[in-house]
Amino acid sequence: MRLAFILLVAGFCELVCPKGYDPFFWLMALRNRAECDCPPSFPVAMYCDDRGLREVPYVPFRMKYLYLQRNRITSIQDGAFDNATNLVWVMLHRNQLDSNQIGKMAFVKLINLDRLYLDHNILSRVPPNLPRSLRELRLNNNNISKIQSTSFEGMRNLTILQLHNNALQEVGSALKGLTSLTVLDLSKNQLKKVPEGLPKMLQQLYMEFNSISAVPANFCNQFSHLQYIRISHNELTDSGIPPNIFNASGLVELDLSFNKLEKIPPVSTSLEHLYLQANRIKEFSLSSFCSVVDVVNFSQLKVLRLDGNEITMNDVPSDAALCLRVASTIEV
Ligand SMILES: *[C@@H]1O[C@H](CO)[C@@H](O)[C@H](O)[C@H]1NC(C)=O
Ligand SMILES: *[C@@H]1O[C@H](CO)[C@@H](O)[C@H](O)[C@H]1NC(C)=O
Ligand SMILES: *[C@@H]1O[C@H](CO)[C@@H](O)[C@H](O)[C@H]1NC(C)=O
Ligand SMILES: *[C@@H]1O[C@H](CO)[C@@H](O)[C@H](O)[C@H]1NC(C)=O
Ligand SMILES: CC(=O)N[C@H]1CO[C@H](CO)[C@@H](O)[C@@H]1O
Repeated sequence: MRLAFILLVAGFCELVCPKGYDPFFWLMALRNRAECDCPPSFPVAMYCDDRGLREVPYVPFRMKYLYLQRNRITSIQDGAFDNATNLVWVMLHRNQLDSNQIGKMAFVKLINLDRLYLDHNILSRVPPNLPRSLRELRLNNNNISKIQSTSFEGMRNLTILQLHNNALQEVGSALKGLTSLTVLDLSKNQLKKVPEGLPKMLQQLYMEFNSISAVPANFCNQFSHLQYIRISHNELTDSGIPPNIFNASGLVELDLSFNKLEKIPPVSTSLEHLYLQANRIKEFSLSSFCSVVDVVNFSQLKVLRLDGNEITMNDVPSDAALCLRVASTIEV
């Protein structure tokens, strides 16, 4: 009788004190869910997400898609995937993976792996010996402070690399060999400058929310495919921006908002979106957009944001309309 009473109180507490407890714990236990669902209609997929797992379950040879996100997995032993060499996707995001508990050879047999999601864990480094076959790798929202020069060695098919929200101060030359990389997200780290030696095929480069004060000379000329650059919420000043650095044809979007710029840097006529809000810009220099204005020479700019600076609409010269003739939004 007393025991029943204690259990009742305990159960009640589960409901009224949800912090730290899972109020649906009893419901889950009642349902007695299996460790993983392997639907007969889709026999190459294994759904083990959100089940409170603490370890990687056994993965049969036939599996191609493995969903292990939202569990409490802290470690991956060497050999955990040794019989699962057909895996194409492995989703391990939102676990508690700890770099010190990942075997050096844990992923090495996954020679067909295409996507690996390791974001929202507590990794302090990039796991070693990741498969070279990867096309998309998510490592964002971890605690990675350094990248070994060999971390991404030979990943010639990697096209998307997410490293945002980590503790990176630099990336060294680790990314240089990623000859297919088109999207690189380094936002929300502790970078002090734009890294040198970034891969040449980049199309989208995100570096917002760092402490970047300088961009290397010739930066954009190294990347003939770069279309989107975001360096908002950094420490950029005019002296950190070499002349004509953003006058690179092909550029479509440039976000330099929330920095300390006093001038509008010269930009390419191909640019369509320029974000400069919340800087310290004191003059509207039309020559930053058009060095020549005539029937054929004008800016392709559609959106220009200059609000939150030290200029007003009166500072915009009347002939701006000729140069910025396709602009639909100019905010001052
Ligand atoms: C792989 O499969 C073989 C038999 O097919 C089995 O003996 C071995 O234990 C399996 N390895 C792992 C890591 O589960
Ligand atoms: C990269 O992709 C190509 C084409 O799908 C493939 O033949 C090649 O083996 C891949 N490279 C690696 C390192 O897996
Ligand atoms: C991140 O790593 C640093 C050491 O590099 C450590 O002091 C800190 O506690 C870690 N933070 C988390 C949330 O694990
Ligand atoms: C951008 O560079 C081209 C030459 O590549 C030059 O003709 C043009 O004047 C430059 N634009 C600005 C705004 O300085
Ligand atoms: C600065 C600039 O883009 N000038 C161009 C203006 O248009 C003429 C005619 O197409 C080009 O020859 C110039 O290069």
